Amino acid sequence: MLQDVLQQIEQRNRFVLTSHARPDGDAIGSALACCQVLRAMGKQADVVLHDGVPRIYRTLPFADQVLQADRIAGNYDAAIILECDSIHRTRLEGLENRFLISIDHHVSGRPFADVNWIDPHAVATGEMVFRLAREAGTPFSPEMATCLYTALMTDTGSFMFQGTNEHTFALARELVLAGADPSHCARSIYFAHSVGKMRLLGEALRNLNTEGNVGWTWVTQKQMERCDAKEEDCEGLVNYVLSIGELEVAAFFRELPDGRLRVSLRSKGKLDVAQVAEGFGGGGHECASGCSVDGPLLVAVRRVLDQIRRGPPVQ
Ligand SMILES: [Mn+2]
Repeated sequence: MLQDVLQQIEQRNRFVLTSHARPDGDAIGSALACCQVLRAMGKQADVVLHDGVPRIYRTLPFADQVLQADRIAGNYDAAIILECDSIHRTRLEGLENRFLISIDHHVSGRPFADVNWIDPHAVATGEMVFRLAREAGTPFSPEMATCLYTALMTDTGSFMFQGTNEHTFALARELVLAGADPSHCARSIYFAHSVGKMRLLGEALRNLNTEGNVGWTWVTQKQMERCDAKEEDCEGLVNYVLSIGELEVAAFFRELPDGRLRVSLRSKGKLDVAQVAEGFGGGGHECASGCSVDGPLLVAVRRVLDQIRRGPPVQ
């Protein structure tokens, strides 16, 4: 619960903050904002991420202070893990024996930490960080607002995904009043692609397949090399598949160097893709989830499509 989290923070001084590997806007935005909240409370705080900050998020306030590492070393009184349902998903070593605080909004969020604050009703982890800041009574800066607005904007699909409601807009209003600039935040994310990403999108669209109301595509390691695209350039490509009118579910497969496939799943709301991902050891939300599946590609595609067809509808 929020009060427990705040109480545990107040009793400690040095914090390390982290989130899941391949961080998205909510992971980055909520970690950066939470770090600022802690510092405003007079605490020492560092953000450490296994993969560092993806290019499109590097203009966020204090993004340049994020440490990229494989393990957490150093004297911290607690680790705060945001928007992440396990130690494993951080891909960081050195967390096991620390005091852990989990702040997450995923339905699949498991209580793995010493203190767990999981609220599936929050549209973004950033919303929870906002509540933490308010409860702590810290002054709310334009930099915090910018990080949290970006978390909110990206996790709601620019206020389009299911779950977006009047509270989402009330929060957005608070953040804009506190100094977040919506067009600036949007421009940094949606009008900041690399040439490699757009070339890779072309490859992905050439591989497009549909069957009934399910669409899927993939990119191979070779295609990524040919396009000079990075792993982070695959982010969001699945949404182009979902943008097809008659589709309810979209899947995007990225070949990993070891031959496994990283799968991103999106739903327009009729089918719960969190459960599909969980069937393969992954997780996420009803409308956006991910998992990894063994190759080869065509076998992986078939297994995931079968699971989608068997998948339970959203209640
Ligand atoms: Mn999130």
